[in-house]
Amino acid sequence: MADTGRKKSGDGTAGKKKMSGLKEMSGNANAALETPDIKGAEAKSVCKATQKMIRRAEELQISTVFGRAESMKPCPIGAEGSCCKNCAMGPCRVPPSKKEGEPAKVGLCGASAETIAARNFARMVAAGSAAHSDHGRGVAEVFLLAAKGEIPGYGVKDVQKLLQVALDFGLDVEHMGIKELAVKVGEMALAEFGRQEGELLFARMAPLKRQELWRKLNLMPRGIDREVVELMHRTHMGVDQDYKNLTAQAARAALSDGWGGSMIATELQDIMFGTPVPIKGSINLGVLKEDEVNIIVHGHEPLLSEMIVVAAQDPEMTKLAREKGAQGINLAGMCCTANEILMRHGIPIAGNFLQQELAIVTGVLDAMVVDVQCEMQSMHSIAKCFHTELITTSPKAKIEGARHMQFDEHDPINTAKKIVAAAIENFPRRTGEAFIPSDTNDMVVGFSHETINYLLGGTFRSSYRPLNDNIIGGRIRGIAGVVGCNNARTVHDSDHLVLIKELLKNDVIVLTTGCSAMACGKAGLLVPEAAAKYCGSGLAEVCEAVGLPPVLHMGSCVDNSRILMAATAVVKEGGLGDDISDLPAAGAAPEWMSEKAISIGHYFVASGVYTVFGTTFPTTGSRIYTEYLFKGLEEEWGGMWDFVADPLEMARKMIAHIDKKRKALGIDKARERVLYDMAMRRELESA
Ligand code: BF8
Repeated sequence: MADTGRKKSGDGTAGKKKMSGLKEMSGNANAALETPDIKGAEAKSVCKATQKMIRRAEELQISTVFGRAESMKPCPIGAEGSCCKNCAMGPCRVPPSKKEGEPAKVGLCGASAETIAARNFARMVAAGSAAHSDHGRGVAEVFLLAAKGEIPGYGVKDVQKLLQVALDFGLDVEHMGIKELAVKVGEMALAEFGRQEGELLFARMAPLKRQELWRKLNLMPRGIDREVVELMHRTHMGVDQDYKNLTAQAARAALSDGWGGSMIATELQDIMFGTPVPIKGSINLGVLKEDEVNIIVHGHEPLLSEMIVVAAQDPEMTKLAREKGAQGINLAGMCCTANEILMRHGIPIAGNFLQQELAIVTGVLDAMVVDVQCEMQSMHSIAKCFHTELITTSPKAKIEGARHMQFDEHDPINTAKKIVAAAIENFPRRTGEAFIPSDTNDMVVGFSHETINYLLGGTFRSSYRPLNDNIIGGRIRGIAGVVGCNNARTVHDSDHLVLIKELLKNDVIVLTTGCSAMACGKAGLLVPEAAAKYCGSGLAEVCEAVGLPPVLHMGSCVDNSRILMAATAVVKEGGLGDDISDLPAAGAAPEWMSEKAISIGHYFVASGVYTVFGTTFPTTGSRIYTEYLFKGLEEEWGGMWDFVADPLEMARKMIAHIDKKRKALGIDKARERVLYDMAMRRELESA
């Protein structure tokens, strides 16, 4: 068994310090990170299955991220963005001065705290944008091969969406066949990565006013690779040393993610594998089955997992599984790969980011199949304690000691069958006791922006009109996008749920993706019945009339592009201003941890959205720079960052922002529906 490295556990009652915004920054803005004083499974997660598995791992003396979060404190100087290691004269540490009047520290080269914080922040954006965009590139490459007919089993599943994207790209859809269009769309999408001049094609989908602002401020992204490379250049020692200029280029790189790489991933995946429509699913570790071959696909790219879905249902594979003594093959997902195959096929989800190690601890996982991103290296040492085969599939993401079965993009079904067969072969090697928590929850998912449009539909055509009217009329107070990760420095799933329930209570409809969506699924928020239980009367009335859950699962993290499209559709529908920044809307990532989240946050801010992050914020070492992100940007871009660790306070600030926007639109006085009684009617008639 792996060494635990764990301190003795306590009573599990001590809470974490919570703080928010700029006010508390003068103390220690990352104090929330410095209180490793919570013990006990209940204080580490609000998810019952996770609590049970944390206890199980402790019993077996297996080290997990939850234990390591207690025994290893984050570096406070790094956490607040005050450490510069961009050259070998450093690392230089420039924490904020403790004493009044003390001169501000600078790096050996003279770099100010603002420059250092901005450079560190910008590099996070560059890495996050690169991750999403390289996913998008991988999709575009496979899409092009599929369009040319070179991949058995892959082709155009959603012709309607192909036509829409072709129109968005300015193609002559009337005079081109489907195959020709698909090839052209694939080529044009791929060319977006290496584009040197001009503007990203999808960025022209944004509201016109936003596009004009991007042009005026030089934020309009050119090519995806170009923006990331330029950002890395500018953050090199001795290049861009103006924090505002760095933040602007970070925006260009982030926008090339949201309106570029991520949007390409979403749109082309939809064309190839189908645009999601509402579908039922189930979630949590209880979806694993003791008597079946359990395979989890984990990561982000659905390119291979789409075929693993097919292979796992192949009668030949089922026969092989039975020969090995299993009752069948049980496929489940984890992290964003899970969201992809859930949205399109209803494949159950085993859990979100912080549950990946725990899935192995159940002792019944026959193969953990990973592609790229958010995969913990610790899975390998935990897998060694059981029979689980950890299988890597991407040449970009190998894990030392794991078995590598590379995805052959020319023949995905063959790779998929080999992987499923490997899991089946592994089934008889199970040792020890199975320990599967019984917890699962039902959910309804699959809310692409096209689906929302259709479901809300006017009487004669699909339209966002009913949504806009309900916002204008005040039944829906506003829209919130709550997205992002889990972070072991806060209580697993808790901040997502506290925030979202508070928003619902205040009639704010919630759009969600990523691990946040999974937290909602586990807590029963993704079913229509949640409307009556959690929403204010206005939102509940709308959800009940349409049959929608009050929290709409829109997919994986690259699918945050769907939120951008939905926001744009609301603007274009009319009556709520002429830019995304006019909407009564806000965004949040209360438990973020990845660099991808910072890129997402920055493209939302640059698209005009007030965006709040929780747990910690990576620039607080520089008050000036953080003030610029939190306040200065609103004047320039109409959207700005914020940091609030307490989820209730986060909800309060988001609602205050929504109300501010309602006031600016002149819709702040909610028009309550007046039900006339007979006396009132008579009075009206005689008037
Ligand atoms: O892309 S929400 S922990 S799984 S980074 Fe990772 Fe964060 Fe989860 Fe999906 Ni997104």
